[in-house]
Amino acid sequence: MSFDLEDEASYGVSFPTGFEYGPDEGDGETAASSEVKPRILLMGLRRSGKSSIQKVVFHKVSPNETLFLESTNKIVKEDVTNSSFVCFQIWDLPGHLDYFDSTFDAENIFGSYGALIFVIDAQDDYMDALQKLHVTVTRVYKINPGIKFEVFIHKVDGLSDDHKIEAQRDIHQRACDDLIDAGLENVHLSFYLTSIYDHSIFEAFSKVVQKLIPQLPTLENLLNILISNSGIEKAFLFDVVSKIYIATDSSPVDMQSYELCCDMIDVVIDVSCIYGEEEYWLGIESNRSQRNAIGRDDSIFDTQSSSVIKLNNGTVLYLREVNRYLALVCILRVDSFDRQGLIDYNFLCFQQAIQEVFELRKKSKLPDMAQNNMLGNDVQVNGLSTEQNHVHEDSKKASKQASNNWARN
Ligand SMILES: Nc1nc2c(ncn2[C@@H]2O[C@H](COP(=O)(O)OP(=O)(O)OP(=O)(O)O)[C@@H](O)[C@H]2O)c(=O)[nH]1
Ligand SMILES: [Mg+2]
Repeated sequence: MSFDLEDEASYGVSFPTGFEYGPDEGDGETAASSEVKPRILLMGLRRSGKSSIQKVVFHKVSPNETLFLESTNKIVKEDVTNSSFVCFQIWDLPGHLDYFDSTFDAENIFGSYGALIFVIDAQDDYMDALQKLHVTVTRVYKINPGIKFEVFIHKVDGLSDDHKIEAQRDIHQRACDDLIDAGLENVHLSFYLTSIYDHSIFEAFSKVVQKLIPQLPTLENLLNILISNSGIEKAFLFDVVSKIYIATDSSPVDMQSYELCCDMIDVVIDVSCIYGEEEYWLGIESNRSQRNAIGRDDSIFDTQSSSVIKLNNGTVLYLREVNRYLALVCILRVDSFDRQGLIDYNFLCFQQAIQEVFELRKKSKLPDMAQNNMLGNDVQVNGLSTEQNHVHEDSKKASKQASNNWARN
């Protein structure tokens, strides 16, 4: 494998200095702090792995370090706010508390627009977890029918492939049967096999986050136009800090491609740390608040920066920064990369279209949307709420305008 670094000087400045989420940024690019952010609730029995998931995905803690995590004893809330697209709160709800008890305000905890991730330890006997899942889903659905229920069948690293499939089938069947028995056949649960020891947790989180991005169809559409006009086989739009992808083109995602792209982001970040500017390096090492402060300076981000990795099987990985937090990572054949000029031109069109969708998002009214969902009286069309559809329609127009300029392959 050969590794080309293009525009090496710009590497040090191509990613946020602190690879960590901070409080609201307060700059024009992020959603306003007054905006009600979608909420992702992590729930499940004690020791099922909730805090570990949060630490590994959003704090770059290595999986082995989670062995020493202490049990959480109160609700831990965290803001994940970087770009306008990736903007939500994560609440880690420890497993030993009863949130439907009168000491908690369940309406407040579960009433918000967002998703509930229920984590089940697949290495343990999961009957108690299924029981708790059932109670949770039935109670929460009554409070907030708009919430998305996601079930992580977790710690599957300890299971053989056959065992994984069997666990998923069994859990899926039992959970859905219980809901049907309770007359809740309309409630939809999504299931994922996850582990913090591989990329599966990032993939699952990507899919959960994508459901909370109303502009997803527009982003996918833009990626489709980009790849079909540029001879690219697969493209992911990544949130660099967490390595979750917020959108990809409509061709199926194969886990290996996703892993390769994640690894590329890691390589670029590592190279940036070693060869980047001193200020940047210091930013990584210094305390977290300082890191975030340094990362806010617009001038240190260079939209020209990019990275190319040529694999010995004739495949090229091409990374371009879209804005300070989002990167496009493409997989293409080496012959298609001969027309790099065309790819770069189309990338600029793509970048401009994303910018326009960003602008629209800033003008959109998420609080109203959250409110509607909370009351459970919103009209859903194609899985999007009416407000979301407005955002989607407006952003479709923006993307169409921008995509008229694209060059053809
Ligand atoms: N093998 C394996 N172990 C995991 C995985 N995820 C978490 N663990 C381990 O599970 C244990 C419990 O993890 P925690 O994240 O503290 O569990 P929790 O759900 O937050 O527990 P409470 O805070 O008590 O509710 C830790 O020792 C983790 O290392 C995984 O994907 N695979
Ligand atoms: Mg915990």
